[in-house]
Amino acid sequence: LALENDMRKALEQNQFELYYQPQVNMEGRIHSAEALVRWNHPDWGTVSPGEFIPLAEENHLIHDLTSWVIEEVCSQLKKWKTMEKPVKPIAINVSPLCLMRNGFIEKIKQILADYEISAHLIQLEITENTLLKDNEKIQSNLKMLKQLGLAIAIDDFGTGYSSLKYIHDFQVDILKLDKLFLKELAHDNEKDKAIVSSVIHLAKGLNIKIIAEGVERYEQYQFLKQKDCDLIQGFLFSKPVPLETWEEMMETGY
Ligand code: G
Ligand code: G
Ligand code: MN
Ligand code: NA
Repeated sequence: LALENDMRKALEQNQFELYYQPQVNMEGRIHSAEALVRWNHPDWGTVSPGEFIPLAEENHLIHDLTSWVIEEVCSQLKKWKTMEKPVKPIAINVSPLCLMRNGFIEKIKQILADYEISAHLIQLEITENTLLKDNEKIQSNLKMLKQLGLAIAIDDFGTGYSSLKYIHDFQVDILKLDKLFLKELAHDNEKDKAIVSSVIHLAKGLNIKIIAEGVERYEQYQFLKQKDCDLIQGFLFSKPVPLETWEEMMETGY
């Protein structure tokens, strides 16, 4: 309960911070990054989103927090544009509660307009279960977001219950293969290899970009490259890093 009360103050007092984890192509060049929120609590130090996102969803602070994340990302994109730096797309995690809410689309439109940011620079990450929710608001909001030009990525793909047909019908842009499947690749697990390669193959056939998450070892990277995966995200290339480090990475671009 203490954490819950603190969270309200945290937004006002600027205690949230975005870290960025690069998404790189198979040549090791940076393509984009996922923004991951961190909470620098004055007494308890860093609190992980795994702890406070579920709380924020319960107490409805998730809406203000998500707006803050989107605005922070757009404000940085605007800064990089103004400085004539190479600008890379940024992925933002979105809770299904936000997609259900009236006014969410208008909020995004307003932020994009305020900072003069092209919608193509934003990828929204939703989980498979968000897509499966039988909720008209979610479905129509997702359609509108796509019409605006934002990319939709399915996060943690393979841990939920969606079928590729569903994903195709929704014209999802990106699949993020869950790190669970990568775990055993390094140990030559034949079943996991078969799953990973067929998901990559099917995604390609449907013209959906595929990002492998949780790539930690060179052997995993080699396998994914051989299977023609599009992008990788994981500790092998980089952990999530603070803003300044991400800016240096974009500068060198490798
Ligand atoms: O960065 P880390 O591995 O600790 O993230 C843990 C979880 O928190 C991940 O599942 C991630 O999707 C989620 N998360 C991180 N940042 C955000 C955010 O800004 N919004 C939402 N809804 N979830 C986030
Ligand atoms: O659920 P979501 O994909 O949004 O969460 C991303 C989380 O995965 C981040 O918290 C990040 O710290 C974590 N992560 C990113 N790369 C790796 C990796 O290579 N190995 C492991 N174990 N976790 C990772
Ligand atoms: Mn994610
Ligand atoms: Na994920």
